[in-house]
Amino acid sequence: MLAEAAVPSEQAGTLLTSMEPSVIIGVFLFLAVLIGLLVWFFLSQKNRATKRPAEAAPSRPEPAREARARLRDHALEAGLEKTRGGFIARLGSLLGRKQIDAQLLAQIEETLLTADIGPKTAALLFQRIKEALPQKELDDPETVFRALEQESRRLLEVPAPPLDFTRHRPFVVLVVGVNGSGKTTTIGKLAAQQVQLGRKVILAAGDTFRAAAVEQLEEWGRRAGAQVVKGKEGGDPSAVIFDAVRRAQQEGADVVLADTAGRLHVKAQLMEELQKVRRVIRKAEPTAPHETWLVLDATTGQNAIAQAATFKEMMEITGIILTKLDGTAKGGVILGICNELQVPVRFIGIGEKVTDLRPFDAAEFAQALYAREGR
Ligand SMILES: Nc1nc2c(ncn2[C@@H]2O[C@H](COP(=O)(O)OP(=O)(O)O)[C@@H](O)[C@H]2O)c(=O)[nH]1
Ligand SMILES: [Mg+2]
Repeated sequence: MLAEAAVPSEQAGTLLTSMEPSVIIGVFLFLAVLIGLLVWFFLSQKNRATKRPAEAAPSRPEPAREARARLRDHALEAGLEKTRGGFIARLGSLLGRKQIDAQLLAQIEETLLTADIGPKTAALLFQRIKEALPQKELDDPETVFRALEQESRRLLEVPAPPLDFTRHRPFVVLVVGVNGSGKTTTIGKLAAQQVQLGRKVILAAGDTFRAAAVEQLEEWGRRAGAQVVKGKEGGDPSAVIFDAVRRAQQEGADVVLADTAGRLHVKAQLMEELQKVRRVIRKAEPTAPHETWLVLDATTGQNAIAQAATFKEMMEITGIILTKLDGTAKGGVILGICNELQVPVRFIGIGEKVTDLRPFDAAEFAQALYAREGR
């Protein structure tokens, strides 16, 4: 057929008229389908080549995420053991009964209200459970327990762009929080993790009030393999952090992690100082700080929610790091923080080792929080 189509046009004309109309239509249809397929193949190849990974990403993660969520994270479960032993265990034993009735529902409500998740979040969680469950399913305690897990997960899923330390070079992170919340330790762990990823890290010793604070950061710097920029004791924290950002620019460092002081008894001064730090950093790098993370100590329970509200009022906080979850039954506070502040939790601390600082994942966290023995 194709060979026939290649004969000179005059002959082709007579050839066409001598052909059956159905054969001609068949040939045209065949050619049309062939051309269509070629165009489709060409366009799909072009699309694949030009689509940036960031655009292609949203369609991919779901299955991987589900698969990961199905694997039990034993380290995380161990880290949350105390919190699970608190209000979650009480809910579990209430829901261990065969039948759910109005009295039991009232006990669930009370348990949520007395947990360290804050009254607003407790009321919301209880409301959602009641709404989510058709009456007949209230007969099944396991369904209610799983619904609590699902609703907790939803509360923890604060929308936020994925964290990307390579978004800018140097990527400047300002770490704030009250004394003892775990800032310096968290910076040390983060530095070690970033160095392990092959990045050059500079630490800024912005807590200039105590010589011990600088020494602690220097020790972490030595262990992690990160440079530490420090100033004089009692000096201006802004100047130290400014120098660290400049050094990072000159030396092509990838990440700057800036420590700060957190004296709680002079709240107004502290906030003023931190705002100055942010202004001065901008003089060295107009787009910095790229992240401002508030470190909160989970053992302080609902106090952490109040602290977060104060900081958020005074400055832009782009992420929360909740530490010491391993040492407290008050870890439910994370639900209150996410719900009331709508700031994403970026990392959680579940111990003192470098690997105990973990990226936060709402699904994994909810699963570990509501894990039950033998399931
Ligand atoms: N168990 C436990 N202890 C932690 C965690 N994070 C920090 N710490 C401890 O909390 C204490 C105060 O930490 P530090 O980093 O000095 O707090 P900063 O004053 O905010 O810099 C130290 O003894 C840390 O070892 C954690 O996730 N789990
Ligand atoms: Mg410190």
